[in-house]
Amino acid sequence: MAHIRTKKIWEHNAPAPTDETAYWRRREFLSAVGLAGLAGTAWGGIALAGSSANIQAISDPSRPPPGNFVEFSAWHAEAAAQAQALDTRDWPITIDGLVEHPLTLQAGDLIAGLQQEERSYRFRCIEGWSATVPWTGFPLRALLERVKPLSGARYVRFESFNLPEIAPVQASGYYSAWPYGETLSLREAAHELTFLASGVYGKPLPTSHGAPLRLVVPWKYATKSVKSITRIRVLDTPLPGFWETNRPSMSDPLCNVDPNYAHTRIPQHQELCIGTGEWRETLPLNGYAEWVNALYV
Ligand SMILES: Nc1nc2c(c(=O)[nH]1)N[C@H]1C(S)=C(S)[C@@H](COP(=O)(O)O)O[C@H]1N2
Ligand SMILES: [Mo]
Repeated sequence: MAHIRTKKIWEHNAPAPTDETAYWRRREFLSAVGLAGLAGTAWGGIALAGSSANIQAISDPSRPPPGNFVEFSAWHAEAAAQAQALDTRDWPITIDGLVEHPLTLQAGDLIAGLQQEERSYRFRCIEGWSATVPWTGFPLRALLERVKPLSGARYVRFESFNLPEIAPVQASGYYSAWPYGETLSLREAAHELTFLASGVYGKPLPTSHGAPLRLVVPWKYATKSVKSITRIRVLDTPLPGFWETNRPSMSDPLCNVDPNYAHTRIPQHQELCIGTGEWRETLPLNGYAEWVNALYV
């Protein structure tokens, strides 16, 4: 069947955005799933049930789940509260490396200089939850066009902040290789879907979600979507990602969403939808295969 070419590629098969209240209360929602266990319970009138393996993996209280905002805490709820300490008013962002026009600008000025768009994307964490998130921001490609990668450029590296004075886990030495950084190939970075977000649900990003500017790569596990970026480096060789260094068994370095990926603890074939409580089959490349497959052939 022919596709409707007038649609933007991210509008195809896009599920409705996650209920906003449920999105902001994700941690409560996920702990309700933990309480649900096998018997099932309700959260805001939603009955929760799912495969026991997934529920146990998501909610196992003896293991701090990786992710979300590990600079602040390995525990999600604490991390969100502690991220309030991030002061993003003075937040220079540098784009440098193998580019013709390196630049350093205050985040607000960088964002104001680029055409803003709103895009709803599926967002899938390797821990097994997913949401459809309406982001505001601009395609990374627009920024790359401004700085102009040089001919030797092959990779783009995204780095968060290093502020041990306000981020307890950075001070603790629990993880290594700060700042939190992830690398994309230049082709992945320049793909039409790759996005830099400064807002969500029509509001400025809260610090807990990566203010003032965070990456969003919808076909990859959310680990790649680096929050609170301070530097973007265009490189000729890749640098290992934060989880590649700290939890090499957690996923492969590409971090492409893969229902068949043999994660050591968390089955990847299904995902819990924040808000509806539905367990949905996880799609290869998070439902974006048709548009990004060409990057991997
Ligand atoms: N700097 C930084 N960025 C990060 C993380 C992090 O710990 N630190 N966690 C990642 C993971 S594992 C997830 S699931 C998403 C969560 O983004 P959200 O809280 O806005 O939904 O952020 C990603 N970006
Ligand atoms: Mo995650």
